Amino acid sequence: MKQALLLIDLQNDFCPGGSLAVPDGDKVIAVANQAMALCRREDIPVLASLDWHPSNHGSFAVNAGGRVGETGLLDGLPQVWWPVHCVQDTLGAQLHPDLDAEGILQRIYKGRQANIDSYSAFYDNGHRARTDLHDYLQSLGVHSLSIMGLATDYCVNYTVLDALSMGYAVDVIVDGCRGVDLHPGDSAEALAEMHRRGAGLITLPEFAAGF
Ligand code: VGL
Ligand code: ZN
Repeated sequence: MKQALLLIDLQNDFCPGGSLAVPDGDKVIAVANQAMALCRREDIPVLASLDWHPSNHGSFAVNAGGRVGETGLLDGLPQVWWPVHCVQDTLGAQLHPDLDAEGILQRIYKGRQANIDSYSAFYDNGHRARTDLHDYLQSLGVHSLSIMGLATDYCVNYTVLDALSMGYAVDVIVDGCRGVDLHPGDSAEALAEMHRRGAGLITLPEFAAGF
């Protein structure tokens, strides 16, 4: 079964020093680079999603009049209010400078619509619109995905669950993920849910051993 590697939101704002820093978020960059090196050797395509918000995005606490970390409603959907992050064409939205970005075949942008968030790289949070990701994977003949990145309990989780429900075989490279953990245990629970729904939970050495 043809496979691809999908890197989720390896952007400055999710790394230490960024506006929505995930603890140890930068530690996954080396994991991504190693996974990409293996993929290059085996001619496996690498895709990367980017959170890519307009500055008036409705998930930003300042725009919603909400408090960071609290939940409200955005266009009828439950929404966590976030600090301003990953604003299009800003430094915070760029891929981490240590990431071997040349290894990325295709970038998938999400979260561009101000009135809805998009944790998943496939769909917005209301499943109202799709990104280009599924069509692109289909054009490559890919049915199996290895997924890693930031953040475990949001964009990785939603992407993995969508991929599974769309029929992809999915492995999560767990040491290539870090979570926000707004509530302690969120990331562990997200991984357990991904596993229950059919995702394999693997480490980078296990990913390497699969070649
Ligand atoms: C993410 C919160 C808000 C993520 C994106 O990449 O997990 N989390 N926007
Ligand atoms: Zn976002």
